[in-house]
Amino acid sequence: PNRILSYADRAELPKIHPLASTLLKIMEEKESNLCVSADVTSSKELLQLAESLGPKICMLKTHCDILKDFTEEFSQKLQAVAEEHNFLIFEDRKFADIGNTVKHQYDGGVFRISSWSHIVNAHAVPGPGVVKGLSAVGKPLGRGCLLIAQMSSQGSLATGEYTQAVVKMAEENSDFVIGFICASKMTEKPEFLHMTPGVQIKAGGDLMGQQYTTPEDVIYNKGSDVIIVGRGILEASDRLEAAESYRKSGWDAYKRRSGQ
Ligand code: 5FU
Repeated sequence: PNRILSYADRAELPKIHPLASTLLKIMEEKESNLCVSADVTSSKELLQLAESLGPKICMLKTHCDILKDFTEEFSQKLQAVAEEHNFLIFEDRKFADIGNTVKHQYDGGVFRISSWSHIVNAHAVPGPGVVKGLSAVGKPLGRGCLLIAQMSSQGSLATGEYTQAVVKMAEENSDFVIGFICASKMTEKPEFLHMTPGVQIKAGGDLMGQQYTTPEDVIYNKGSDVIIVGRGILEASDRLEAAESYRKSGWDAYKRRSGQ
């Protein structure tokens, strides 16, 4: 692949979104392009994960609606751990409704996602109104959004022209959209972040359509920026050791790609 700008260089781009800049700086400083997907069902376990893996990650991804005991106190504690270990929180909510509804889903309800999550994501299927609705809540708070351009699961319908239309929607809303969930690099515009789930040290899949590729493939061959890893770490006998091994694989692949 062609030589690319470093994360540090991209953090300084004149048109970079402040939150994207923050994340790129964290990545460079911690030498980590690893986002752990903390798919556990107890808030205590999630906080323990965040505390122990915090030093290894640039971002922690949550599904707050799988927690059996979500409370506002939990979300405050998670924010404190994120600050302590310098990582961002990404709630993988996948908003997909009309603007007025997602505005309420983002800001309100039990979870009050906008109050604690730096980054959220959305499907582009409703059209740009979904971004307008989220942005009305998130922009004043300095939050950012990723659009789902592709999915890792087998038979995903987010391909081809749909994916291209998502990229266009992101480019037209770059005051709030900071990047993509995708399998590979979507745009040459270096202000956008590319984040890829479906990552394990060994390629393969699960019994419900998830498909895995390796950190090396995602970062070096596909030109993505961040690897998102759930069970590859959560199901390891030593989660910290596994997180370090993913961090190192992802970082080595980035170094090689950026020619450093
Ligand atoms: F948008 C996507 C996608 O295309 N694939 C995903 O796997 C999101 N995910 C999430 O990443 C999914 O909901 C899990 O939270 C996580 C992957 O977990 P795994 O255990 O590494 O398979």
